[in-house]
Amino acid sequence: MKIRPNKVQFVTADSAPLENARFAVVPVPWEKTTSYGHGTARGPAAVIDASWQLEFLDEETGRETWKEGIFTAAPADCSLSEKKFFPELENYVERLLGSTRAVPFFIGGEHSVTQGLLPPFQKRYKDLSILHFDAHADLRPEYEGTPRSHASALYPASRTTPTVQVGIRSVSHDEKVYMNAGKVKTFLAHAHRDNQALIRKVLASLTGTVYITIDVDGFDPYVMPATGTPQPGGFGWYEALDLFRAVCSKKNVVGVDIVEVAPRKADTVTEFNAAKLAYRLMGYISAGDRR
Ligand SMILES: [Mn+2]
Repeated sequence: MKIRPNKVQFVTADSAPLENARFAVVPVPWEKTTSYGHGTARGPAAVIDASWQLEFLDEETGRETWKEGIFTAAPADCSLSEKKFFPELENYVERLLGSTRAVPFFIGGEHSVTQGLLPPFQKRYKDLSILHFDAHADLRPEYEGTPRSHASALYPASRTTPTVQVGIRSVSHDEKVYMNAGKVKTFLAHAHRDNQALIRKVLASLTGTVYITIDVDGFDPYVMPATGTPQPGGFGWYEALDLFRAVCSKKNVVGVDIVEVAPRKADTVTEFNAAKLAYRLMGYISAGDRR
């Protein structure tokens, strides 16, 4: 997989060269194991298209973050077999991290892609922890015959890297043993309804360097309706932003993925909100920049 510019840029027509970019948007339209609703392969292109409807000025942070330079990469090659795809994706991310100081924003695709995205970050940052925002625990060692399932997204990384789960409200009997055990800290949604208290606990559980993986089903379905396996009772928009703002201001956020957008004909709410979320997080990261 080569790192090449995409035909369509995220937010702006002015593509920054990768070397000078502050952020790198990388589409990863991988979809092999979705088990209920389908369509995550069309997620990244829909999010990038929707980003053109955003104002350049982010009204909350007051920043025009695009001016700091956004590079948008051509989609990762998702025509490969599962066996080839994950090592190739890891290799791609390793080269990306080696060639730019830009913070990558990977856009999925199904959540299994996170398995290919994380290892280079784990190698590079010794004090890394993971903020896992999701309705599902995603801790199954394997699901429906493959360890590369969306339902296993966080299992491998969470064996060795502190993993803090929020929004969780769907757990299988099998994965329950991995929650709040070893490196995993799980905040079940129903038990952590006081958002300010939750944010304090999450900040205390994360290390100084953080990778954020966002399954859009961590939000309540009214915020992100078009996703494969929705669950009631998730984060509201402002509750989630309060959490992400706190993490981006107190921690060094080195990478983000936003996965499981599955566009549907009925509306464009989810892809637009995911684009707005990505641009807002860029604003938070650059506002909190201490480098
Ligand atoms: Mn999920």
